[in-house]
Amino acid sequence: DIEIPESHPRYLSLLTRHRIEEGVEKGITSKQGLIAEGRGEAFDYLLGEETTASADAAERAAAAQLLLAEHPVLSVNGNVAALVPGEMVELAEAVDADLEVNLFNRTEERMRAIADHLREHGAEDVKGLTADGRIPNLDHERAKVDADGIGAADVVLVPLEDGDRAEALAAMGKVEIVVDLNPMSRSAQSAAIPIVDNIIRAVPNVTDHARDLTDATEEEREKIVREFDREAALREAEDAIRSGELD
Ligand code: PTJ
Repeated sequence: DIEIPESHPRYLSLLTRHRIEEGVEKGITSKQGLIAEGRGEAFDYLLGEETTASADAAERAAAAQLLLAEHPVLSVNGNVAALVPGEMVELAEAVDADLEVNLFNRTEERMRAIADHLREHGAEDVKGLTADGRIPNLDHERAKVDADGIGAADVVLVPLEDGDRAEALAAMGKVEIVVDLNPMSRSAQSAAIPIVDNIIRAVPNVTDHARDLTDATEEEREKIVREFDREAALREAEDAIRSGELD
């Protein structure tokens, strides 16, 4: 294991890289996941490597939306499993959601490795391995979901999703919450609630908001979702990137 001093100016990005590298070594993360990580890091650098006020508002709306859902599902891929396994388990508990492994490059080995990894981090039931449901209009492997998981979900959290899948899920009528550092990506653009933030900061913050909203009424939760403005959130993220003061 490597030691990264917390005082290092790029502490979080070095930690993130290290987790992704370990994910590849353990057979959890794909090699393409390394490239995705690099792309994410570049956007995070331009955003100042912090949760903007607008991302925080999106994270609060996501928490309210997940709490309002009948059947929320949190999707987990190879990058998410490497970066925030315990945090995804905690969020699932806080909003009473299912966890489902869903891969862009699906292999049975990686499906199983990720499900095991989530269980090691406290998950009880992990969906995705049954694969008896399909997302319409996607090629065979990428269309696979569990019929009683994402197939039956009304609200889905899809972090670091590829654009085709994000669009196809939205077309199925799912309320989609996306976490993606690129506000111009098709995933962010097709989301009801786009969260433009690093998954490492976003997931624990959604959980904090969910805990804060535990005693809120249905009306209060609905008001938070209604008042969230996705167009403004995407615009503000892009503005932050364009006008960023870099250190
Ligand atoms: O494990 P698999 O097979 O499901 O594959 C997962 C990846 C992420 C490799 C796959 O879905 C993929 O290739 O995704 P893309 O098209 O590279 O998109 C990933 C998006 O996530 C990009 O827009 C990145 O900017 C963004 N991103 C990368 N790292 C982070 C991130 N967003 C938030 N937090 C991050 N740490």
